[in-house]
Amino acid sequence: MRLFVALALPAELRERLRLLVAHRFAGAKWVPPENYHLTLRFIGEVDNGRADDIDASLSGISARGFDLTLAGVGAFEARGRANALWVGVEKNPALEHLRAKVESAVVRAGCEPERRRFTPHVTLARLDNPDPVKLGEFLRTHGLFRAAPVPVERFTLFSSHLARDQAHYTAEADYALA
Ligand code: 3AM
Repeated sequence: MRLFVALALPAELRERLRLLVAHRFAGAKWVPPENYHLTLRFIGEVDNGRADDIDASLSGISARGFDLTLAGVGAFEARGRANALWVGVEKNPALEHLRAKVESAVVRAGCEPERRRFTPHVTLARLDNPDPVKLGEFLRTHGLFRAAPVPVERFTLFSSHLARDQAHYTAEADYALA
């Protein structure tokens, strides 16, 4: 199975993000609101034995709950091309702390360490050659976006399946924060 660890977002916050992207532009594959999430760790393909080890390791995490505030928008670029549009996260040491604990837990379960630095975000769209003017407008218009803080009380191990051309995510296990 193909796994990742993420924060699921409450319905009100997903609705808020859906409204944020009400004016869509071409050259973007918009993530359906039910799929919005904040990835803590992409794991990838693992067999069932490894998945059980990851689950056991994540179950051992003890960390505090916290408030999460989504704010700002941006685009990731690779080789000079914007490839993802996202909403950012206000600086949050508790989130960083949880991310670090998740990272050690999955490494303890036998996964390769993540080499890239953590840039917390919620992906709104995958970009494929969008009109740079439209993208620039979107980023300028929503630069000051800030959602109401939401309490984070758990994190989730998701599996991901590709159904037609859209990812389908299933919550395999939830882990409570203190
Ligand atoms: O949270 P976002 O949407 O930014 O792009 C995938 C998604 O990121 C990413 O994992 C998240 C949950 O699917 N992802 C998919 N394949 C990946 C890979 N090979 C990957 N991240 C890193 N390496």
